[in-house]
Amino acid sequence: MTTKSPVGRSMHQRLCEKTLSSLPAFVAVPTYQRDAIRNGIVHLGVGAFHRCHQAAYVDDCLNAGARDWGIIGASLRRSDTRDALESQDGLYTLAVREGGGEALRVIGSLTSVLVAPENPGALLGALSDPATRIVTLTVTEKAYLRGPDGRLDAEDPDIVHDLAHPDTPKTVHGFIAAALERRRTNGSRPFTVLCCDNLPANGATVRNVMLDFASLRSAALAEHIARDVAFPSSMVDRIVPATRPEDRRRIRETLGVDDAWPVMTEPFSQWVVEENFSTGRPDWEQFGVTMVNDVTPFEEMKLRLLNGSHSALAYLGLLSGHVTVDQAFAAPRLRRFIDRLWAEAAATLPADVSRMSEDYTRQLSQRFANDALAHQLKQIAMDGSQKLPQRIIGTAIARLKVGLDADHPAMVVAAWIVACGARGTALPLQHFSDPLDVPIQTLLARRLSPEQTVSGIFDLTGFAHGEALRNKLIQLVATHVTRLWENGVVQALDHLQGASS
Ligand code: CS2
Repeated sequence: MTTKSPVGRSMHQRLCEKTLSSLPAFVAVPTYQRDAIRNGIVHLGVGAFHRCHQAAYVDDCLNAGARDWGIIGASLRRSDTRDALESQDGLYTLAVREGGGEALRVIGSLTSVLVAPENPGALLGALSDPATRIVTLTVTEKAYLRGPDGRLDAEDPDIVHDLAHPDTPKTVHGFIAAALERRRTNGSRPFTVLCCDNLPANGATVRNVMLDFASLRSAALAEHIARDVAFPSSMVDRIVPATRPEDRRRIRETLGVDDAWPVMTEPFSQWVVEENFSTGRPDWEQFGVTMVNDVTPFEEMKLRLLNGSHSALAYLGLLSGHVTVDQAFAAPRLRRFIDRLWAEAAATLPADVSRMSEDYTRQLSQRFANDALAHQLKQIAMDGSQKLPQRIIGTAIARLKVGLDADHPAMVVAAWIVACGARGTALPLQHFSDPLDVPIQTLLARRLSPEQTVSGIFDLTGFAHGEALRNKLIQLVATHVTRLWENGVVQALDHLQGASS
């Protein structure tokens, strides 16, 4: 599929419906007729994670004959996904990478991509369409706009905007509320809202912020949401590193056509979903999704063991000069730290999952060692203030409550604080960012004592909000901040490992 451009450079055609039949036989392609698919899902936050995870499960259902569950994707901020996929008819390559090999598959379940800021009306139209039965979300932790107490931050400028302009919203809250209001007025049933972000009790968390938002609009809407809208929880798991230019090049060479945005992932994939859908759902369980009555144990295990150690590797790894997860995980000092963090976190899990944790961490060790992913630590380091509560703070508080030590989780919080302060000096400024960057950097610039710094950070972030042991945790984190500041990461880890061996 290569043609010569007028200047003699070879130009590849694009991956699209027309070029599908030219792909090498080892590349799996949709077996269904895409124009016969009806859309039943609107997905908010159509990033690489969604394209490697949910869209692949739905693609499996469509390949098996389902017809009603095409996905309309929506981006709430940028147009880059739409720009890449529009001239590809929504098709893209999913590359499953491990060792030297890579399995390629073209996903067809994404039928279109909308860009909310360009045309909020189009997204509202899709959400209000009675054919839309499920609205799924991967918008990242910060997009739920929760204040330090975990409830809606009603003073956020975008929330203030959406309350004043219900027909041209910017936030997920504004879109979902306006669409539910329209559906209620039109007599169509509300959709189910399925959160797929790494938040604790994510269904209840989203329901709460939606109720907070709706009650600022109208009591009737809030009542409708409380009574009639299902918010199942779900635990999602698949490691998805950002696509690199060399990935695009390699995929182009293999396919013989150009894919503007292929996505990279690992063989492992897991999705555990609460059985609570008021308007039907695809037969996901036929394709490896676990449907359960209570997601909590799975979610706590994943957040505390996988995501907690990811964040540990990110901050301690960056401070130690590592770039990727596999590199940091192979460093003996960090590996020992992660093994101990896992043991400390596993002890806080409910008994039935705690028993599974050894197998789980054994599998995690293999996943983290997958060097074909080149998973960048700086990618995981993003948005620490939003991630640490469910990944690390929960573990620390659970341990302190039963009189156990919490040095390893406390060290992760300390490493995050120190890494935030190192941006612009020891670490490149653009390595990672945080929605609380401005107040955090202002606080760090005051060069207060470790205790004052940590206490100020806890106030800003709401870490351990309302917990009786908050001050104890602040002291512990401050001890580790002091060691990191005074002696550096190697000695601070050696001290910790000497103390706990
Ligand atoms: C990671 C997650 O970037 C991060 O914060 O910890 O995206 C992680 O890779 C996924 O949750 C794995 O399922």
